[in-house]
Amino acid sequence: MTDLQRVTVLAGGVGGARFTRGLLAHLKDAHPDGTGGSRVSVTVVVNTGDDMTLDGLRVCPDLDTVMYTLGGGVSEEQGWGRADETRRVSSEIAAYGRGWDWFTLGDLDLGTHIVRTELLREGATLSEATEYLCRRWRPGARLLPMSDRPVETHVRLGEAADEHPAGSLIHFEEWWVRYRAGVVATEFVQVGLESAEPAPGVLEAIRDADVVMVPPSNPVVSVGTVLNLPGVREAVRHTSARVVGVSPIIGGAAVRGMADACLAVIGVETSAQAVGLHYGARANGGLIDGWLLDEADAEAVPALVDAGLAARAVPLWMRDVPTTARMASEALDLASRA
Ligand code: FO1
Repeated sequence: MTDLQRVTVLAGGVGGARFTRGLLAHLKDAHPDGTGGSRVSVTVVVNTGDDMTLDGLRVCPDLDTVMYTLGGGVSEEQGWGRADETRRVSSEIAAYGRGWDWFTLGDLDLGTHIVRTELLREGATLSEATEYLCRRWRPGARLLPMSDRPVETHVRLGEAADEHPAGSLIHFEEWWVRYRAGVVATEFVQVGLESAEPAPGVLEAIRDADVVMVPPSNPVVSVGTVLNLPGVREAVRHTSARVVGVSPIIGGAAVRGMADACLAVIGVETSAQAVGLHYGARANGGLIDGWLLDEADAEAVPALVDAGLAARAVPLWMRDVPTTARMASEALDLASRA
């Protein structure tokens, strides 16, 4: 696609951040602007459903994961949080019996939460606070929170867990981190969704893009959360952009995290084919035009094509940036043919 100018990515945390890093690397190479950058502008619409207020601070896990990953400060082995992190302050907070002892806010990471919280208290929107933080990290893409209003994902427990009775709602991060998604969940509830709206620029970023990408983020609690915001699903369905997705499932297993546990909650099988069909072909009222899956799942291509999707099987393991850049290139090529 030679006349590519604008790409919009609907992302969650680690998978979306790593994919976008590869996309930016590919665009610099394929569409250079002559000064070491790319002439293609990239907007990342980021899930804020994992956000929480903890120790009096507003914590935005997915926005920070994308910002640190694209800005070069992320802990590579964790995929989230800062490199060279220490935990002196969180140990002190725990010594006072405060905080979540199963959720560590590192010392460097706390710097981000303190500045963000101060900006919000001064009246900045989350979009403005994010833009301010990105002046330091220079991610090479525009980061937009999906909404400037809090829309936290909470999990309805299907069984009791510690102090939580069956049927109660707990924050997604408690289910995800404290319980490793190992406690039966019956539904995800987006608290505040009914009074939320997409952040400024989100709908335009989807409508005005040449390509909209759905990276290998969690299709339920990350991408799904973004899509559930009023107007977003419609914007994706009707954009003149080509819409391509990348499977977060390879060979029947979630590449990262516990996406299979989330898919089970909404009754979707953990397979590249099932997730592709879950998003659905725009030709048949769905959300995507193309679906990239791993070579291990190549046998699913005919069924996906029959469902109206342009499907292609390529290596999807994001081993390193060059490998991910090739994946992004394949996704863009699929978009140009979808
Ligand atoms: N994940 C963990 O497994 N354990 C943690 O203690 C933890 C702390 C944490 C702090 C800040 C932050 O931005 C992310 C953090 N995460 C932690 C990762 C987090 O669960 C994920 O980034 C997403 O929210 C889920 O994909």
